[in-house]
Amino acid sequence: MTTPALLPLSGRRIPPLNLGPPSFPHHRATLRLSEKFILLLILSAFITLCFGAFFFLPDSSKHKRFDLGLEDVLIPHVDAGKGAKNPGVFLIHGPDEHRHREEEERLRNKIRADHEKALEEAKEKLRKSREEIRAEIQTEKNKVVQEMKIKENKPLPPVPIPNLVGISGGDPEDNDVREKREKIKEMMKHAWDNYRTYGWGHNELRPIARKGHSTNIFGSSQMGATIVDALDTLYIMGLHAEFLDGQRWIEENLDFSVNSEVSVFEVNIRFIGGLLAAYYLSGEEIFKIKAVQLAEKLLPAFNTPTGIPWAMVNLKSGVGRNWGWASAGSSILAEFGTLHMEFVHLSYLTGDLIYYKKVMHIRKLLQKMDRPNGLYPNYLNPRTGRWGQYHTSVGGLGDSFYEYLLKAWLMSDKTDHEARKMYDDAIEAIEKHLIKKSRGGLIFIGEWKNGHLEKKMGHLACFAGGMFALGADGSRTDKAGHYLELGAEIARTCHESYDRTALKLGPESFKFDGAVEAVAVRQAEKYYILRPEVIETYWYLWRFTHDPRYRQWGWEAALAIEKYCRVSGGFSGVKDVYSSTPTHDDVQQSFFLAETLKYLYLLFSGDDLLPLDHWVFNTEAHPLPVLHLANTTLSGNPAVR
Ligand code: DMJ
Repeated sequence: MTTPALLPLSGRRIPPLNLGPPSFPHHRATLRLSEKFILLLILSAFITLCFGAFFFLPDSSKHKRFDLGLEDVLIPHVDAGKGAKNPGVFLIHGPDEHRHREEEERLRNKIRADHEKALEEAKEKLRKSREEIRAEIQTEKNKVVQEMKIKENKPLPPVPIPNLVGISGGDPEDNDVREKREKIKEMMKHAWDNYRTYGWGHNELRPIARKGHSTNIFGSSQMGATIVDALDTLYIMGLHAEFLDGQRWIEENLDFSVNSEVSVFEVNIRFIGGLLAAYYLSGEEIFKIKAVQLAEKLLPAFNTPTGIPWAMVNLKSGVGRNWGWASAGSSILAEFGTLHMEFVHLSYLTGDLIYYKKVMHIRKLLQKMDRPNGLYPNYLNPRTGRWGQYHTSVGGLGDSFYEYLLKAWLMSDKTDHEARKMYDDAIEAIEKHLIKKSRGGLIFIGEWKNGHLEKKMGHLACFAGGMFALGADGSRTDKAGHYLELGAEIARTCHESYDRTALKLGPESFKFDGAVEAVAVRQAEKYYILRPEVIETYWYLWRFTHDPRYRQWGWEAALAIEKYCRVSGGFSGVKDVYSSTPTHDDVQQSFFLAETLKYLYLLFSGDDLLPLDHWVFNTEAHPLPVLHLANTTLSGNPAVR
């Protein structure tokens, strides 16, 4: 393309430039013209150079930005006439100068803010111990490694899938039982369909307000907790279209790269447990991949001076912390002690021992610690490695720690003897110090607090009936019958706590004080939030004894839930089980679909559905297969049989 600069004013085209020697006379005129042109070019290049030099000379105002001490001298205020700090400095008024001043101001503010931030950070660093700083550096390093791993997006290594026995079936022969099972399935569909319509993608459902619901355990983002928690229940009930719908949501929407602070324990039992169970049942890789992605995000929680994880972790930054209410910054036994099953499966499926090492480190640390009366306190400080308040319970704060000791042994095909020994020792101490008989003959599990026994049992502690029954086989000499009996006694007590209410649903917590037996006293303890523990215990007792009373008690509970908790938009908890006109709390908990309805369904199914010698249920009722590791353990050591 010809540029206008090459066109002379006359419009005649300039002949091409020829710098070679003149060979023909007619070239002379051309040469003269070229010389002129070269001169012109040199001249214009020179002018350009001068201009360039002028513009690229260092701007003295730029230096002023970094010379805070001199700024007041070199940069006068706008209105020099009215009290400028240095009126002697020459001022140029106009839009450029105004823009400059704004820019200066912005930079000054930024520098000031940066200084303050750096100062704060330095102060914060000084406050922290060496271990904490080391833990922070480790978090950063892990983050980089994780990000690299995620970017690589490598397929996970294939491992032999454990023997998956009884993932469907269990059809009851008896008509009445079959009808009951169908009814439970219908309740599941009602809960799911309403969540699908009004709460899809949210963590939980408000069945009366007909909208999504969440709590701080799930952080600030919509992670579809109900979908993940419900998947395996849908699967075993044969609700395959619903299962696929959930799977699609997970494939397309479940994302863990969110700036959200979640509970490590809850996310582990509901999400990792739920995803792993869905993977084993359906064989769909996506569930395994998501479980591993999430587990990687939880790992920074372990970067504490002791390796005891924080209760909460921010999925994006990896920063962890503990609940403000937990004794002197402690982590909680039932939280850091309820990771083992899922983490062992993660190591098994990925071939990466990191998960296994994290939970084994916790176990080793606990083994070394002194235990008052052989009991594990509920609080442990992750900075100092010392116990917090001496409060021991088999209900909230302690419960699933004991459950996971037993289940670690079961899940290892009964090769993890260390776990079994810890479980046996723990329940012996519990039986000695916490389990009592009421005046009316009810066996209950109290709580050890501040040097004395509180005669109070939580709904959560009712799961222990099932645990004692499950652990009976394999217990110390001649004690199998005793533990099965103990499990049955706990089931009876918990049934009484249901039976002594107006709604035939159990309160959150009940007392054994004088004339009061298995009844809640304080208003704040009278609610029922669709919890599973009592029905869970009925189911285990049913599997081990086939005593029809457990099906009968389970059915009573199912009818009460149907009558008092069902609303047109789903199922809701109730605020007072002693009032015959229930007030709803308007929350459909995700564990209602994961646990309560699953245990009810299993209670009315044959034992061939998820048989207990092949499957171990995590604390959120997600079934994980027993790992028959033949003659090796996960750590590669020979198993001691
Ligand atoms: C569930 O999330 C789990 O069972 C947990 O271990 C404690 N309790 C709730 C339901 O009550």
